[in-house]
Amino acid sequence: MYMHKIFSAALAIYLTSLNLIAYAQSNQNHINNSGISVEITNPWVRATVANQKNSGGFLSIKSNQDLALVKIQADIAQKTELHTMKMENNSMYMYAVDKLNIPKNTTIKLTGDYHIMLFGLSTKLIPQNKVRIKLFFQDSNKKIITVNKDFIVKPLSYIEE
Ligand SMILES: [Cu+2]
Repeated sequence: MYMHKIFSAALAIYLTSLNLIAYAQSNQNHINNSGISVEITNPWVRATVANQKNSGGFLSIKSNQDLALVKIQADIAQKTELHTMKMENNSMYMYAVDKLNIPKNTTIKLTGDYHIMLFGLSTKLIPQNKVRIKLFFQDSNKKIITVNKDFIVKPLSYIEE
């Protein structure tokens, strides 16, 4: 399993954003022809400084069906992963996971512990800009549902409340 240590400043921000309630901003439902609704709340990515090639993405997800988030894609990143974190030997590590279950009618927050990781950014992320990220969900029949979402770039100091 590949793991990497995260910077302490970033860690502090991640930790303070854990378990906080996301505000219902830019709510948008995606309904496909099988009646599946996917609600994405407060999608955002953290701004970058010059020459910084990686960043994190955050959102909350709710659906009226049992789904699993199985893949994430962004044109501005060479590689996009779903990450989680764990504590080991007094250090916080984060690592990629294949999927995240989204049980129906349950809000699942990717606001710290789970998050999106963008690697190899082709552009600097400037606050208020938008970044298009494509989310791939699998339903109980193994059918793939894709949701395109604009993530708003938030300042480096932003903490989700
Ligand atoms: Cu990460």
